[in-house]
Amino acid sequence: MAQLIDGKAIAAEIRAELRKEVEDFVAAGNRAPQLTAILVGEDPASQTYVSNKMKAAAEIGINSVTKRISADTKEQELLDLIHQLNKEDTVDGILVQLPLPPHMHERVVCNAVACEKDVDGFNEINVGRMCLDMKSMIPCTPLGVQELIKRSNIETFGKNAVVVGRSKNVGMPMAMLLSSDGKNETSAMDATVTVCHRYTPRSELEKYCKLADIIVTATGIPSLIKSNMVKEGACVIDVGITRITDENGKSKLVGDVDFNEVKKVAGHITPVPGGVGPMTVAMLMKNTITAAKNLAEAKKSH
Ligand code: BQF
Repeated sequence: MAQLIDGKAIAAEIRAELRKEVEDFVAAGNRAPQLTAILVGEDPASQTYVSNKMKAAAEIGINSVTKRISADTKEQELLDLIHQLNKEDTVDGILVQLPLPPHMHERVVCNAVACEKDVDGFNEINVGRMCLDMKSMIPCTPLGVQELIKRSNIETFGKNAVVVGRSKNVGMPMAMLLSSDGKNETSAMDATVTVCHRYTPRSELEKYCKLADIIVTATGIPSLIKSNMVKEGACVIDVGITRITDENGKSKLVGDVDFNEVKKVAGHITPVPGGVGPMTVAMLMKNTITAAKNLAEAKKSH
């Protein structure tokens, strides 16, 4: 039976550490870190996510602000707001909650956020730096998965990892982190990485997964990962999050993994909810503190 990786508990532990870090930062004469979230429109999931982030910030001692703008706002107006926040001295972190309404260009909007305040790590300069194993803001979900793996003492050096899903915000950066080289500026994972995606034939997906010591899946396809695809003792990290109606007509969240079957063969497994999700939020707090520290340092040297 697999050992459960309790993301909810690990995230709570990290938030307690971060709270202490903010206390020390403020005791040293700095103002509290500040995070501004921009929420465009009224997507219910997005509203929940932003509220999770604001709640975590409050717990840690990070000041937070949510700027709500309507779904029919012109893209230029959103860009103007971002530019204004970029210049604002009291703002350390800026995030634009995704997805955006269809008339907006995600790439243009993400690039508008100043690199040093880009706590989601979605600006193309931060993406490029991450791909080069240089210091950068790393997207919160892959960073959270990395931290879960580290804190669960799972070996990645020289191991086989499969990432299922190649999204720009999760799958791609996850693959980069798993293959990262410890000789550079980032923390090493040094795994051998295979990326599977929508055009990977089912039979190939099964073969690659079966060889993996670590599977990270982020597709939003419930029960994609079955027990016959998992090597005995492998570590299975489920980033999927899909709202379904169960057999009793109740709404609930499920991941990509057939949890009840896979837990019988895996060595470690994350649940949904309570696995990667809370870690994503905790890593956003970590990035916000890093941004505040870097900005405070830059101000001193001026
Ligand atoms: C949990 C996200 C898809 C697209 C955009 C805790 C969150 C989720 C689940 C959360 C997510 C997912 C976030 C749980 C933020 C993670 O207990 O399992 C927290 O708030 N998330 C987001 O901001 O944008 C997304 C998923």
